[in-house]
Amino acid sequence: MEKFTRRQFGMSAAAAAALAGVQLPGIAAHAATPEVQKRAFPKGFLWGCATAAYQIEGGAQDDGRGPSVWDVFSHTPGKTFNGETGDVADDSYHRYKEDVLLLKDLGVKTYRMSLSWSRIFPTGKGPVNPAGLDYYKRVLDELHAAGITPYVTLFHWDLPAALPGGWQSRDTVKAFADYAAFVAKNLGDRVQHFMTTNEFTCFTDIGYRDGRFAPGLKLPAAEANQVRHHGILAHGLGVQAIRANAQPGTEVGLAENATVMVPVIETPEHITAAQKAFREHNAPFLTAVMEGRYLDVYLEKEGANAPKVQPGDMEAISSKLDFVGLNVYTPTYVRADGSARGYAIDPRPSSYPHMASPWLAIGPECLYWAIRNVSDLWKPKGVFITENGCSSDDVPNAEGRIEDIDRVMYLRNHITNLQRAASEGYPIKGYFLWSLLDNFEWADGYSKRFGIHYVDFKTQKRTPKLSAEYYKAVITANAVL
Ligand code: PNW
Repeated sequence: MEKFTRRQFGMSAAAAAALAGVQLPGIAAHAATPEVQKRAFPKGFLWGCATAAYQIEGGAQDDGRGPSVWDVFSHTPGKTFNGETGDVADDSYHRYKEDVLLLKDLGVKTYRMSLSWSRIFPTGKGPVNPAGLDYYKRVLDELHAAGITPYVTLFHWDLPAALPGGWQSRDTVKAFADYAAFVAKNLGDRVQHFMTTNEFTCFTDIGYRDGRFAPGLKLPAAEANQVRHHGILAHGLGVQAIRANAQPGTEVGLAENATVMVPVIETPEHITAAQKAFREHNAPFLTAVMEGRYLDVYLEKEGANAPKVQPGDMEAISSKLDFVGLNVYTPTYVRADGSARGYAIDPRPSSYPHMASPWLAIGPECLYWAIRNVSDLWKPKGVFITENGCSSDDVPNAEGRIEDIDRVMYLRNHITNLQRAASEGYPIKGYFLWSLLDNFEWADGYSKRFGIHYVDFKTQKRTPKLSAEYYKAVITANAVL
């Protein structure tokens, strides 16, 4: 039966056999042994995978989808690696059933995906495109049929290009809240777990100040800080819109890549320094969301360039969350020192190791410290790792297998730190591995692979890597392996 289903959806027999055929003999018995039990996760821990619409869907012009700023940016010469775009990406727009099968084979219970705003509202605000909405209904139904709970991000950077001024305009914040309300009302029967936005600094600073991401602007500080403010305000009004329109019991959070401060050595003075640095460094974003104000250190640093705040903004921004989602990839090391602020950031020496993406420095304890810093500082109800994973130079071997032992190394060490946080009682509920598939890695195009399934972008064939096998074993054992 299983095999027929696979053929039906065009997954290559080899790819299907590779993972579904992976037997995990004795894994349950192995997991029950005392030594593995010491590394177990709490019962009901939620294992998942994460993706984002523009990175996997393709179908850029199908069924009435409007362009996003990433369509415009990637089609602008010189902006992405080799001029690559998300026009086709993983073609998940047409192959989502196959992708749900991959999830099912892994044994994940949850899947974090995002919606393309301009598929639903081609120009960002009314009129709605019913075909776009229907696509997500089909995807969500397929997930539910496979026993997988969707965790849906409303905005993962693909802002509708037609919105005048983009995030520079406060009107875009209002448009986002309207879109959030519409989704909660129209997909709320299928989705009870939402994340508003993904990674403030990436769609504000990198897009509007550094110019490396869409829309590619290099605004002066005052304007760039206003974009930041609009980003977190959109989150806050989004939370309120979801609460007002979703089914009772719906959980709302965000997915944020706070800079993760790690004490250089785990001694009390360095721990205190790292936690102070974490709060202050994330002042424009997560700290404002959790505390409902901009810290004085941030306002003083920005001076006349500080964001203009209207009455009610900070209350909306700090709307109560059901969980804090953290995208965690790299550490920033902090030590206590004798300065007025009491800490310093230690630069990484040039010998410091990283994965295939130069920015992806390896420091697995950042996973533990991300959870602990947020929990100690703000006592959230729940914490999720909404992204963690890495790029590797994956090359199929002579037998067509992808032995990504470096990704397995990265994952094992991060999952070890995840288990540490869980075993110490921090409220960590689940983990979404980035990513299910190799995909469009933004400005890096297809040159960086983050998937645990290899994608041949010529044929769209998906092949599980060794890391998929590893993750399946971890999920089965519900323990670090
Ligand atoms: C995140 N950096 O982006 C995003 O949420 C994903 O869409 C992305 O594919 C994934 O991480 C891997 O990059 C980041 O330069 C992109 O520090 C760049 C950085 C961090 C996160």
